[in-house]
Amino acid sequence: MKNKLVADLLYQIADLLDIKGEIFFKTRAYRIAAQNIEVLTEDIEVLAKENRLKNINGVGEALSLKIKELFETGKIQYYEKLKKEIPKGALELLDISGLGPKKVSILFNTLNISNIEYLKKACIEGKLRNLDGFGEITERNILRGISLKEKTSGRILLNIAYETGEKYINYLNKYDKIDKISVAGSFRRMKETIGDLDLIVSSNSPHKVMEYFIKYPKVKRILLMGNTKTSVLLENNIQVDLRVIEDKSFGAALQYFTGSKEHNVKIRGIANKKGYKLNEYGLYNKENGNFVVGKTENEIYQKLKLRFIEPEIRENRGEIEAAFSNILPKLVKYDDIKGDFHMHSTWSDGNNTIEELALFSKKLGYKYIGIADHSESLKIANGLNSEKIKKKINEIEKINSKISDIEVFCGTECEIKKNGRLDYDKNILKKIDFVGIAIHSSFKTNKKDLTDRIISAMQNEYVDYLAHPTCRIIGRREPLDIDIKKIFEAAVETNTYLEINAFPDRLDLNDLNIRHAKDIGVKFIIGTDSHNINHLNFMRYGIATARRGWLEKKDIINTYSKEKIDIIFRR
Ligand code: DGT
Ligand code: CA
Ligand code: CA
Repeated sequence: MKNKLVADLLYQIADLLDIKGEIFFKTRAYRIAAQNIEVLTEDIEVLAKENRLKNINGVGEALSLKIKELFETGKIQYYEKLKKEIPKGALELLDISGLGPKKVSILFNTLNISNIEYLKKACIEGKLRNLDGFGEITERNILRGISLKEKTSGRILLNIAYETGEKYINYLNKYDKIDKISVAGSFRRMKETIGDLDLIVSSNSPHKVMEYFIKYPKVKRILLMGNTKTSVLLENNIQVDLRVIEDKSFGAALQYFTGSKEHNVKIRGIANKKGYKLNEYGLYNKENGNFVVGKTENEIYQKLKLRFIEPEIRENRGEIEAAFSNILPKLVKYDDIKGDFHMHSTWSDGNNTIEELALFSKKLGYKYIGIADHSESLKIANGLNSEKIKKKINEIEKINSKISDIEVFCGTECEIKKNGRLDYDKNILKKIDFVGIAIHSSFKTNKKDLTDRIISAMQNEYVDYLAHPTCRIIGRREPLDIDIKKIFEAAVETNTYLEINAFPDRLDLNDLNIRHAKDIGVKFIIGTDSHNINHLNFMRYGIATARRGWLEKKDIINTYSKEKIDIIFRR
């Protein structure tokens, strides 16, 4: 299906139009169409052939012609022309926190700023402050945004790495000269951002495997081709390193290249003390150089008198000591999750109906889901007033009687107001099954006020969980300046679950915070914050983050049975 490709193209047209300075409604039309194409269950190419493009919400005559043109000629002239008008670097400006499309357009059209480097220079020289709608504060904010982006630049979000890696592995799996295949590096450890992708393969024909590896259609450049390692750059600018190794060394290579470096340094030290030498080919006897083990990671850890350590926690944060004393946590598993309580429907700013969300969730094997649409004051996200809440409750009742084997709960992602009160009053809160709370605006107060604001909201008796507690967005927004320990303590006191938001640019709480919170006694809930059915698959990144935070099944309430959830939520 080319749905994703078409959607991406329309998003790019919208971005380009933004920079050109087109009116909001025009660019929004492209984005709405793109969103609806992303969530189509039918193949868009089939729709094009059967002249049914206009059945897609948001696709009118003009757009349907463009999509047809794409399938017939492989190109959209309009898009090609826009790309010529607007340099690539200008598009990157849209990624900088503190810069909306309107400002980017002004910068490009008045000062001809067409990349981040020029922008930085212009800010430092104070050239922006005299532009309409800009000031010294804007310059400072932009510089902060640039430095935030620089910190993560060159690194990609986990979901992009995951999707890219998955496709590459599917391709490699088709080759019969490959015996075993595994991901390694930060990708296998499921870190929130990934520098490059590492793959390990066992084979008796390394050279042939390398040849097959570089023939992958998405390879843009070959960076290096050696006897054991080959590196390529893909069209999406992600670097992939492949190591091919003999089967007897597969586990040793996997252990070595999974890292982290800090974990490995310590493991090698232990090997050394026990009279071994450990490298990427195996565990060897130090005296006579004889090969001891290497085929599996487990054998290596066993020889070192350690329990097997899951990749997600190999960061030298106490896991080696815990493995030695046999007190490693029994990490939550990727299939332990029974439902998702953070998804938005068409009632607020989601792209799918509650019924579509329920049916898709059922396919994922979930036993229950919770619809957490935005509350009234979040107007930009189409937050629900009390009238709509009542209607939504009715709709959910109908869906529950219609669809079997999955239970839909009616909830909210309720705004925490500036004074720490909730956006809905008691009469509404008691009618719905669960209440998630969150902040989406007015962040910029002092640390104490912000902390107090969140805690006083947590004290509301109807509140069940705090969504994306620190509000960070990777590469775009720093975590809120709050007293996180106090929040953890309040969570325990008020019996409020803290969310691990699984949306790939949030992953909030992060691994380290999760571990601190767990030590204090916090319980968690993993939510995807889905705005369409495709986002429901983000759950795996939330689970990965929970595992990196050493969580067990019992720490996470959406691993519980439906009966238990009923008791927790249906008051
Ligand atoms: P990344 O790619 O920056 O997200 O992080 P990693 O952990 O994937 O690092 P990468 O790709 O440079 O190397 C993969 C693994 O190989 C790394 O986790 C540990 C191992 N490794 C790489 N270089 C060294 C080294 O100089 N010493 C040791 N002990 N291990 C290394
Ligand atoms: Ca890597
Ligand atoms: Ca690498």
